[in-house]
Amino acid sequence: MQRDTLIFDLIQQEFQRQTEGIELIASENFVSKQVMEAAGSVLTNKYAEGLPNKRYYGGCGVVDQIEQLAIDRLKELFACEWANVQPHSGAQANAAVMLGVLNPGDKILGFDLSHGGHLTHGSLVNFSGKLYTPSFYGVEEDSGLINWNTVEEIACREKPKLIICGASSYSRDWDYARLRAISDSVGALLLADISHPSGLIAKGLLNNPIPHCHIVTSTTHKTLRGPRGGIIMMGKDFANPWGEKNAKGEPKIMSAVLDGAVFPGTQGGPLEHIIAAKAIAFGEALTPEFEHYGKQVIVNAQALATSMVNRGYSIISGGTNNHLMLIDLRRKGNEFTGKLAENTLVKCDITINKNTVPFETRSPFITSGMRLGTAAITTRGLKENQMDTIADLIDRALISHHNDLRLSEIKKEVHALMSQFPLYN
Ligand code: DSN
Repeated sequence: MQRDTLIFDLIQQEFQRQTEGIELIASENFVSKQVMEAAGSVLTNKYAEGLPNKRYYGGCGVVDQIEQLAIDRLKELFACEWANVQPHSGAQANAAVMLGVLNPGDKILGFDLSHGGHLTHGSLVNFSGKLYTPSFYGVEEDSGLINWNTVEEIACREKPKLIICGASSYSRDWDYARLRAISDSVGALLLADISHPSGLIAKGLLNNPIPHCHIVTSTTHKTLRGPRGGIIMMGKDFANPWGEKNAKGEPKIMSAVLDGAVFPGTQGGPLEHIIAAKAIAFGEALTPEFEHYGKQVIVNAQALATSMVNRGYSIISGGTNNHLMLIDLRRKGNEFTGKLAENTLVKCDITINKNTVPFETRSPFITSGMRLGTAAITTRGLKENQMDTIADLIDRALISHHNDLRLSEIKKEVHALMSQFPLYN
């Protein structure tokens, strides 16, 4: 068969883009070569519906061992009793949990998307807001922080069946113990979606939801630095208080409910090539080097935040405890929008994403914010010393947004900086 040069040339172009640019999208990272190798392996050819040693297809002896290793390593990494590594993404993981524990129309309470939450936590354009009945908590306008007393008031008023914590652009930590107390007081299940900070949580650098939340979901490709995918975990398995009963009239065990909600509930055959890549990434995350990496991600984020503040930028909540920050551009002047920032910076090969800010006044296509994260540049080897240079490049680019010549000069500076930090050498 003829090699598809059209596609491979485009892949080469993307490799060049990733190599030359500064990657600040908070949800992206660079996987190791061995993770990529597994993701591109012959395992993509195998059908394996079911779970290890309980499959609906023959020839699963090898993938059984791979998937079991992935499960065992993940359980060790988060010190949890149960895990499912099959969800194709974080959204799929959340869909499976909701299918497993809710009935259509049931009430859910999540962190408002426009304040930093996620589509799958009840947004009206997502299955979670269409199939269930959502209500939301947000941050306070003056502090940019979630007030746990307010969450409690809303939970007591709404009486949700499921409370969801976790975010895609909240730069502070979560009080999981308090959230569990709130959930218990209203008889709700508590789900933590730790997609963004999971790599930092795994190494004890942020509060750990596993002892407090009934169920924990995550993606595997952000701070966890694995292939694109999802996972579901439970610190301790338990009997599902509301779900279907077994033949003896006893509540079903939650692990069985969730396994069934992933397959056959919301997915078909698992992606065993991606599960192998997850297993490798979990193995990498178990090493002491990964703890150094996680610490440096936070040090870099805090240094970048300080450098941005020193240049007159305003960060929601005033700073960061994790890998990301949300910058409110409204304070910089009316001409600055998230869209302008994203489009200007991409001309210099600095990749960020526009983001709504809490109490947003512009449309989601324009926005007033930009989200910056340090997970990817830390993998490239950048340290806190380089964060002021990056803030300076961002600031100069935004100030010169109308001057393409100046932007092309800044792009050369970006390439020169990143050439010192090779990707996949
Ligand atoms: N799109 C992801 C993010 O950028 O945070 C969330 O799904």
